[in-house]
Amino acid sequence: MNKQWWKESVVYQIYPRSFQDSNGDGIGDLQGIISRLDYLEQLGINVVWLCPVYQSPNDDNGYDISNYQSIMNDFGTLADWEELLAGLHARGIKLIMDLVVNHSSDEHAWFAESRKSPDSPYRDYYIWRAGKDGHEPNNWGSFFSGPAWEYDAQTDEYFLHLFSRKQPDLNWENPKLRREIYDMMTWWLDKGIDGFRMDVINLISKVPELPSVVKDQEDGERTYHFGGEYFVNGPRVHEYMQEMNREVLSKYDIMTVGEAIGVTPEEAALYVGEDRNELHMLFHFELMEVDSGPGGKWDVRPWKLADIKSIFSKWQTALHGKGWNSLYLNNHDQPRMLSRFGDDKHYPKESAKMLATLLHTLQGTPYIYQGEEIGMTNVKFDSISEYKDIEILNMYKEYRAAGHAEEEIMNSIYVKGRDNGRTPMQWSAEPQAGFTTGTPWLAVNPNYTEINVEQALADPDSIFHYYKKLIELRKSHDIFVYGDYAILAEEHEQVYAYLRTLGEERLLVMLNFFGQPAAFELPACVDFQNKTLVIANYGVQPDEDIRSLSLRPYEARVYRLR
Ligand code: TEU
Ligand code: CA
Repeated sequence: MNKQWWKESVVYQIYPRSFQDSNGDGIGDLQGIISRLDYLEQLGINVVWLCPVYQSPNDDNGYDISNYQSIMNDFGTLADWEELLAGLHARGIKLIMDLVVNHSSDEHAWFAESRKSPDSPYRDYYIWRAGKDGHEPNNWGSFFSGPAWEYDAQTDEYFLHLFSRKQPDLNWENPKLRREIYDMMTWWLDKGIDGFRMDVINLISKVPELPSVVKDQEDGERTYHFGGEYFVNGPRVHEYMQEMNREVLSKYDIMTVGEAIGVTPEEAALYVGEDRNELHMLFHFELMEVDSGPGGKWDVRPWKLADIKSIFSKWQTALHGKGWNSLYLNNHDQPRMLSRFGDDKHYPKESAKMLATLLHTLQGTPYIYQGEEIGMTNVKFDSISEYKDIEILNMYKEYRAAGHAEEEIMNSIYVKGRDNGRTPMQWSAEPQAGFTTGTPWLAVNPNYTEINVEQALADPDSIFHYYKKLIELRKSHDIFVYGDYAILAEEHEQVYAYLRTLGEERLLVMLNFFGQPAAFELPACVDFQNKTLVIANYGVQPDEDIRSLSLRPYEARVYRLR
């Protein structure tokens, strides 16, 4: 058991645009975050992951960076950022920054130079190709709809953009570009940050020939396809990660977590294996796909508990003793976990606490996304004009053009759209939820009058106080962090139960995932005679015989067994 501070930490993710506005322009900012540091300290988290705060034209809310070494005007200044870092450190909270280096903004100075001429010294910082027969160089589609290529008349070539056309992909084949990135990372690390969350880091290496996706039939019209086989875990990605580790990361006591689309546990072990010298953790996407059909993200289906169990079990087992898991059920790209995996109407408190229990009692580092700790939910805006996310807006246009019904599209957005997780943080029942005195950039969820921080702090039984307790438990009991994992009653259709074991000590976790009571028979192999209740989301009799139980709707119980 290799102990590390980042294994024992709980991370809190801040989406700055939506956290707290300090000057009434409707946009969250650094001074706003600074004004809420006591709140974060009270929750007890150890690390903040700050989504991008760099200069950006905001085509994708800061994930399109035009200058990596300066702060977005909307958010404040470098001096504000220094104040934030100092304020966090003064409270014993570490700071990890978002690193977005698969692509930059098309307004980055490198790209402005690059697009001028094929002879520009910056040409090879990006991926340029000539067209084929008057079309794009290949048939790859962008994550944000349409082709992954944009024609540039100035030099009569196309540039690659896996995301929006304002996010040209950087060319990692170019050692000069890699050196610039490493120097930039060093610059931030020398300012005292504690690590990086690396955006789509497993997409940085592309198969150099950039082949088209092979399709048996093309229906005449030009269609674009997911080219993942040519850039997910591409040919040189581990070489780059090891180089980055050697040149930069290994010189600091930091934590790193990579966002990795489409990785299996076996592939993940190549990034996070403790002998690999690459990264500490990854965000994988398997759980984020349990409610999608063959048509992809917008093809909405109900999830199955069996899938959730088998995905967690697979990752818990596969990385055990080799690497480390990150644990999350939502972030700024995903719907709210309470709306998605719980019941935000009938059992909001119970189901939010049940899901929190899951995340904090598995092996790995839990990530809390702002607002999760007070049970924020998905939002339903009446009209597409109220949505702001580029992914939503592009998909809407594409699906309308393809003849999909308005109602069907809006329903997909209600269930899966990224703006669900981006509505402003609900601080109080004041106008605009106390987020801003102006007009928020994205409307506040109307349920803020009931769901807000002020209410949560005042109610000792709130979701917030339950999170606080879970975080304290992880801090004070090694077994939460380091214990082995073994699933119990794997076939049970309603209950997810497992044992964690560390030396003589065991934790028994039982979670009812549904709004109906669940009969649960503890397997005979579990000796529970010497048990202590550690945490639960309902009142429990201390001397209750737990061999045979009826778990209440969304009930969660954790026992310590000796
Ligand atoms: O996310 C990558 C990513 O996988 C999502 O954009 C995902 O493709 C989308 O939600 C699928 O439906 C990262 C960032 O977290 C995201 O906010 C950025 O938009 C994206 O990269 C580009 O930088
Ligand atoms: Ca502001």
